[in-house]
Amino acid sequence: MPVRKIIHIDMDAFFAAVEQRDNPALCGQPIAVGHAGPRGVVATASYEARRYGIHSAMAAQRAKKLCPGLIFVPARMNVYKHISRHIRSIFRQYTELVEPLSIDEAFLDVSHLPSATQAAKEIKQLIWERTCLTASAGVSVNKMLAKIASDYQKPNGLFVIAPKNVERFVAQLPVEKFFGIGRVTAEKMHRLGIYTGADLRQKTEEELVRHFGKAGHAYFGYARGIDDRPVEPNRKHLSAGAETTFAQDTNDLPTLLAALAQMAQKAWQHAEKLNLRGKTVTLKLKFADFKQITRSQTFDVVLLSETDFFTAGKKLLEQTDLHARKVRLIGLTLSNPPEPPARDGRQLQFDF
Ligand code: TTP
Ligand code: MG
Repeated sequence: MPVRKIIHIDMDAFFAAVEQRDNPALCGQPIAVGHAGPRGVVATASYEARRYGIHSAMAAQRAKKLCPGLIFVPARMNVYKHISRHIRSIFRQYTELVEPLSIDEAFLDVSHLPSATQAAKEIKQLIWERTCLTASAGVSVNKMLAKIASDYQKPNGLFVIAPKNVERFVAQLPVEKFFGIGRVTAEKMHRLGIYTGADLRQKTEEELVRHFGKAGHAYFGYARGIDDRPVEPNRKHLSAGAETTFAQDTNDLPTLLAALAQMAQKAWQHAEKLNLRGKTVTLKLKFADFKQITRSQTFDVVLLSETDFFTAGKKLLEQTDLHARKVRLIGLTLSNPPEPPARDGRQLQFDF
């Protein structure tokens, strides 16, 4: 497999940062998002509160004991969800291969870009400009390392584990920092004398499987910085399309075809930029009465050129009865990438 470029992005103290952003009186204060009542739980705490040892999932009563001045703020899930959608739309400006892990974090496969580090910088900057919130980013060759990297310099961090540094980085890493090795497993490893990646690497695959079952195979890979899991996006977003509304409704075929050609070009360029391939072409038409139809065709193999893409759209248009009605809007979309998502033979650069 060629070297991949994976980014992991994670917002800093997400719910708490949003509350501090929207209420200046909370800035610089130890705050917890959640209910203060006897059964209340901390969803997250500001970095000021974390200094007292307060963390997510802690009972509110215990948190108050640790920090009597702690300010509790009720959660506003609709606000957080809105921001979450916004940052995902930023990610999708860079790649269609976005795998959200939770409300505030995601993996991005940007193997097609010249520099993943540059992309991560830009994404952090865009998030800041558009939301006034900070995120931490990790850049590396796989999900495990990208996730570890984003955590490495939190908050507002950017940490890169380039291919040439993977071995050295993994060797010194305490096992509890590996993504996928929880507290219980880490303790078991400690009992076996395994404290770092270098220790883990001393063990044979058989030994690891004997002690940890199936997960042993993954740990054997982790010790070598190997993690082949693909970034698995929400497939409904895997498309590139373009549409346009006519200044005047029309059913003149040459006019429609000229617009369709333009939309094919725009959508194709967008798909290329995202390294997206697709087997399905969808034509969308909205008529003067605002009624809308879509017509699509799925091929056995991915569309190979803009010309093929346009030709498929043209056929769909010609099969549509336009005599009685005029068109207000026309659009063309490419979707349905092959499994696994396209990673073509383009030369991958080693620039991170
Ligand atoms: P996290 O990314 O785990 O935490 P965080 O963003 O608050 O802080 P960090 O800087 O360490 O990334 O979780 C994101 C949000 O999800 C968090 O702000 C609140 C919510 N959450 C809960 O409601 N309960 C939980 O147990 C956790 C872990 C998170
Ligand atoms: Mg976070």
